[in-house]
Amino acid sequence: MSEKFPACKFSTEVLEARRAGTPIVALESTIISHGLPRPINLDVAQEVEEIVRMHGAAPATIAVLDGVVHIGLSSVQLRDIANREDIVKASSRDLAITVAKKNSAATTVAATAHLAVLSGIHTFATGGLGGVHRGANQSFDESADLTALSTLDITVVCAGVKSILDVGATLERMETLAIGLVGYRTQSFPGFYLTDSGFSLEHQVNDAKEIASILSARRVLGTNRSALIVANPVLQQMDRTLHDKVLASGLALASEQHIIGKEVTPFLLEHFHSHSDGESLRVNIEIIKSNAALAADIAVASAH
Ligand code: PSU
Ligand code: MN
Repeated sequence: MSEKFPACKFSTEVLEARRAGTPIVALESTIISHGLPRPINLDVAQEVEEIVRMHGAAPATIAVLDGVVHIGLSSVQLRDIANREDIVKASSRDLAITVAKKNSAATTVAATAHLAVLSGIHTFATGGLGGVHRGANQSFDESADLTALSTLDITVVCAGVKSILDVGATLERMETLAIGLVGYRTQSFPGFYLTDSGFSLEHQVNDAKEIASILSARRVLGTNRSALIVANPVLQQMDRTLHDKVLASGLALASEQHIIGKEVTPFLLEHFHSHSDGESLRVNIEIIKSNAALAADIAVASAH
């Protein structure tokens, strides 16, 4: 993506990293605006960027502000994403409309990955991917994250998919869509708040160098047209009984209140945060930090 394109701006830090050949890690913004409560969302966003720097890479938090796509945010822009009331959640399909209307939006995994690849960034850290929702055989609710990742050459570090989803169906869809999947130091697919979703993985990797060698093999074999997911489990998971209880009440409430479309995921995440006495928030924050560190290590390892 050209810097000349008026709808796109790179942060000074990203431009500098490009000049110096420093690896860059893309970071998602929906997690800041819609995934975490204020005011802690801003602290977390800043800390996550700092972790990426400490691991030798440059952070590029991606978002749209007043019709301009930003690859990397200044501290003022990061604050805007965390606090402004007019920030909506944008998936890939919303990007052009948001830009043309000069609106502002935080980008989902799908939209962030799209913009990252467009600007030459191929490593991305997030919390949990979107996937197939429970009851999708009726509602058809499947996140655009999956279809986007089936067409993008990007490595996404995440803690699996949220346990609010139909994990088994999501894994099947990932297989259909040829999205690569490895577990980081685990044989179990993580369930976001939980270290183990109950589904096992075929492939385990144990360090960033091993992931870098998979990435070069993907390029040689031409299987880099879809994403590679690195599933990194949280170390200290949420209490499982509490998790199951809050999940059940959240799903019941969502159905009772007819929550649909893009509201479903933020609704359930918020329900977790307000009904788990800080537990889901603690785990969510730990997840993003640890994924940012691993993504930076991967970006550094694959730069060599
Ligand atoms: N994971 C989190 N917090 C979030 C999300 C994921 O820990 O806020 C967001 C991501 O932006 C992801 C989106 O792309 O939820 C998926 O939404 P949907 O299910 O509507 O596609
Ligand atoms: Mn959906």
